[in-house]
Amino acid sequence: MQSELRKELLDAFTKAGDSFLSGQSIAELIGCSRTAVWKHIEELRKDGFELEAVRRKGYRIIKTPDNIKPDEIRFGLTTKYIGHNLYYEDQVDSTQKIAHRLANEGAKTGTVVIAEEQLSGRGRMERKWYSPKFTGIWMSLILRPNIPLIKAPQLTLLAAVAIVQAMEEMAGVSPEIKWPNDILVNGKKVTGILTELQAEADRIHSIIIGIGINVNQQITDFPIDLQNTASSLAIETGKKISRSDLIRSIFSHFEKMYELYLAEGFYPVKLLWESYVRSIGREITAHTLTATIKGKALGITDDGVLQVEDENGKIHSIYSADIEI
Ligand code: BTX
Repeated sequence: MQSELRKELLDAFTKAGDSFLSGQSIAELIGCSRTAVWKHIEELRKDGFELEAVRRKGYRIIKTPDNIKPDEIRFGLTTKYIGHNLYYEDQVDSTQKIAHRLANEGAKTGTVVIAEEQLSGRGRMERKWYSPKFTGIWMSLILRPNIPLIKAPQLTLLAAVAIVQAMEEMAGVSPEIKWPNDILVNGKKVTGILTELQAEADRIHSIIIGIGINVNQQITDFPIDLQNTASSLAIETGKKISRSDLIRSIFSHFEKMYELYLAEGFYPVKLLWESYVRSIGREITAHTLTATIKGKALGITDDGVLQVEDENGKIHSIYSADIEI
């Protein structure tokens, strides 16, 4: 079905709410025969919509699919460029891998790769990111900002703020950020962010922000070793969340933050980030690649670097680490 036609049909069903739409009124609305209406209804069913059909009354939608196909995401998308180029895959090794390839081939800023399932989803430092089918958002966003290499980690923090805002809006939760890249709901990890670069010594070609969000899993859907630390929005809210609504909301919050960042720098982003962060002001242990540092987390610098004061009063600048609070 052409996407315009489908949009009109779905709009009409949305307006009708619980009432039935007769075959005749659908035919008039989209200008086709009754037989064609039946075909369109069958297509919606194939795409996961559940429709009730009652003789002499017509049709009504009783359940919409939790669909993240490009048509579904673009429907209602208000961004200027984020998410306009969408690559959707059923099953991939990692959306990061595909995004790297597309970035090499010249993909535009705002291009997004999204998949229903990742077989080798990755976290930081070659760790695994568990990405089961149909339940989460596994996506990679390509950006081409004109910023120095050292500022790239700021975009992880920017992404975290945009995701938190979208989660507040779409799931009604109050997430907290754990520096640098975790988003927790009620203390459990619901989201991970992985920022990777394609760059020369002094010039960024592209930044690829990998975002993994547990949306509709139940606790038993997680492997045993993650069940104490991980959670999903559905577990924390007790209701199923529409992944396409959340994705659109992330795109739009991200674009607003990104535009602000390009115009005014990191400072306004930093202020927002600080309002959502959990580890600042607390005693933490930071495990970096080369050392373990214990102390009080003082805050982040204007470049997004964590400052930790140890028991001797020495201040450590930490660029990347795992944090225990
Ligand atoms: P991270 O290194 O901070 O977190 C990885 C750790 O998180 C794992 O070692 C494991 O303990 C835990 N973990 C694994 N899977 C999950 C999960 N689904 N929910 C909660 N905890 C989990 C975080 O790295 C960065 C993750 C980015 C994932 C996105 S998905 C789209 C894109 N493609 C890709 O391959 N990675 C990114």
